[in-house]
Amino acid sequence: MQKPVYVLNGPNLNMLGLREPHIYGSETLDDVRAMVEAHASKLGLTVSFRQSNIEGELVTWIQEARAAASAIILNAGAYTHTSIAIFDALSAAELPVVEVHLSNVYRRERFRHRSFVSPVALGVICGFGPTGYLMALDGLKARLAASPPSAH
Ligand code: DHK
Repeated sequence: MQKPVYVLNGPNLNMLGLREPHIYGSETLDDVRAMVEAHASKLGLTVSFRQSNIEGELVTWIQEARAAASAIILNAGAYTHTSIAIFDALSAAELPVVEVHLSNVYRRERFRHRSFVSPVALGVICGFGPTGYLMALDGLKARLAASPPSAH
C-alpha cells in the first residue's frame, strides 16, 4: 500500500476562516482538510493532514515523513520566508514536495517573495485558495504514478 501524503500547515493556518478572509478566504482549516481528504480518496491516495504553529514540530514531521510518507504538501505559512531549518529538513527528506499558498504571495509584500521551500520543491502553487491543495494532489498523483517512491 502506498504511504500517505503528508499535508503540513504552518503558523496561523489554524485561524483560517477568521483570519483576513479577504486574503485567505472564508473556509476553515477543517473545511480544507475535508476537501483534501475527499479529493485524495478520489485519487486513491491517503493523507495525513496536520497543522502546527511551532517551527520545530514542522521540522519533526518532515523528518518523520522521510520514512513514513510518499510525498509532502507544505504550506509553511510565514516560516516559508524565514526557516532555514525547514529548508534543511526538506533537503534531507528526499521526497517530492509541493509548496502551496492560499494567497498569491507575489502580489503581496516583498518579504513574502522569498521562499526557503521553493528551492527544494518539485512545484509551487499559490493564489488559488484551498483548490491549490487539490491541484498539488493531482500533480503528485501523476508524479507518483510516473516514478513510484523508493524505500528509505
Ligand atoms: C500563509 C501565511 O500564513 C503567510 O505567512 C504566507 C501563506 C502566505 C498563504 O497564502 O497560504 O506569506
